[in-house]
Amino acid sequence: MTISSLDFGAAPHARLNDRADLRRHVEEVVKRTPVIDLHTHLYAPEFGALSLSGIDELLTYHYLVAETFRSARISYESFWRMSRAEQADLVWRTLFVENTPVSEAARGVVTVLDAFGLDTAAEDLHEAREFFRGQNAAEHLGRVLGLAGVSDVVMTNDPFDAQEARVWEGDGGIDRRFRAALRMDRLINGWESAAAELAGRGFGVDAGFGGATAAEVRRFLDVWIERMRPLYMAVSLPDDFNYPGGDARDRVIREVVLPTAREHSLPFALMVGVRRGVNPALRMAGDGVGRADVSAVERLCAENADVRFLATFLSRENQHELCVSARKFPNLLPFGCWWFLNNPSIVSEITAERIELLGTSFIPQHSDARILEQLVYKWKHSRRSIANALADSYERLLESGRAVTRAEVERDVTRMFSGNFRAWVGMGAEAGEARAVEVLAAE
Ligand code: HDL
Ligand code: ZN
Repeated sequence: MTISSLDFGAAPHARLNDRADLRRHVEEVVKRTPVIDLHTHLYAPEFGALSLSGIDELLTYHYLVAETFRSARISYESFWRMSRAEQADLVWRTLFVENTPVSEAARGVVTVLDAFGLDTAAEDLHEAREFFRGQNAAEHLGRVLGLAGVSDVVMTNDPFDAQEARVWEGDGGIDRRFRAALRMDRLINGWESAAAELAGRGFGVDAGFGGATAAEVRRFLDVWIERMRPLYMAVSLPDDFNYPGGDARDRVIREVVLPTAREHSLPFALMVGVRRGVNPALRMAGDGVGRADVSAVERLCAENADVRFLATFLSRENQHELCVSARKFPNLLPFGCWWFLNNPSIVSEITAERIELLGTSFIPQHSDARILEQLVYKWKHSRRSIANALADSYERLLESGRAVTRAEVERDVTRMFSGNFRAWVGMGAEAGEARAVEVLAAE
């Protein structure tokens, strides 16, 4: 079953000439169209403890940890000595009881609690802990994916992570709703230690790139591509990323990653503009943002016209430039409102300028979820902003003399929510899509 064959209760080819009617149809289609979540830090159930869920994990999300330190009077050392539950209690008291949870990450937890019928203004976490503790994991996963309208979850998979590798090296498969992405940060951004690690595993690699180093690193990637069957390769890059860069990163990209992308027909996702460890005392919450040079990505696209690139930038100041670059290079597919951009005010702005410059030839969002239930809020909040931006564009089209039909709205949203990604990575229509829609239709 494809999304366009679903009956949303309207004449699919009637022109939507009434503004209020038009907006209602757009909101309904955006709310119910399943999405492929192309970048998350979630794990399939088979990964055990790596798969995070529940209220204590939700409240100790690094976004909320950073916000808590702004309002709680506690030292870094005292906080990090606390148990997960003690940290969650402090976050709840600080951001949700003593203050109003109006930040995007805090409001997200409220959206999740509300979705499960839990008290969103409780004094403590007793009820929430009881609820999540009592859930059947398999049923809960299906319910979350249905509420979020997510048909497929793309993970972030690191071949250097020992805990994760043990699962991949096992002979069991993984839940078909979860797909892999081969994350290359340690190889591309930490070449010296990656080279030592690979040499230690018996690959003929040396940090000076001598001998058969490039071929041996490609052999390492071939092994993991065979194991993970990733949909794409990805790397996060600093705000000062340059290409050509004349450094080890440049050699790894040119001599290893790009030839591997060609050989396996795998897109390469560039996530640019992160400044790691701005405040190390905050640990995972300590990264910052910097405006990057979009022309570096343009040169990569120009020099490798046969490679498909996905790109997202972390700085709001880079978004318009990325849209213009994507107009110049058909092998560049912008995606998502990443991390510090995933706020309604900015998602609305970015989506509007992407529609104006790229039509529907982009991917509006990914969740970046780290904890399962975040899918519920990240997609509910994003769908609202995306629907408003899309309805505005259809209204302007109406003013120009062209009304859209319901079928056209469904076609456009399906293209942005899954079609563009499926085409980019060569992914067929999966059963997961129908499953998500069934649950949502029941809502
Ligand atoms: O590098 C990344 O993929 C980022 O998304 C980081 O994981 C970041 O910590 C994050 O969770 N952002 O939402
Ligand atoms: Zn991420």
